Amino acid sequence: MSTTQTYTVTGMSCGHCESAVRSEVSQIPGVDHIEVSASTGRLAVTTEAPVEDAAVITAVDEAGYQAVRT
Ligand SMILES: [Cu+2]
Repeated sequence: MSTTQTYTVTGMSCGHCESAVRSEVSQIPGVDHIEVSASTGRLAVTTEAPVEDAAVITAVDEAGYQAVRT
């Protein structure tokens, strides 16, 4: 059974931003699916088992943005 965790990401403005976030978050082990929108700032990460929020927040930070769990 998969789990979806959602976050609000600030600082994204276009498709390149979305790609940067997707690229970093996809490197977290166990991530199955990512939805990310620059227009809404919403990031949804679907995983086989829950992952640490810190792992997602760190990945988004590495992409150059800030995420808060929602
Ligand atoms: Cu951008």
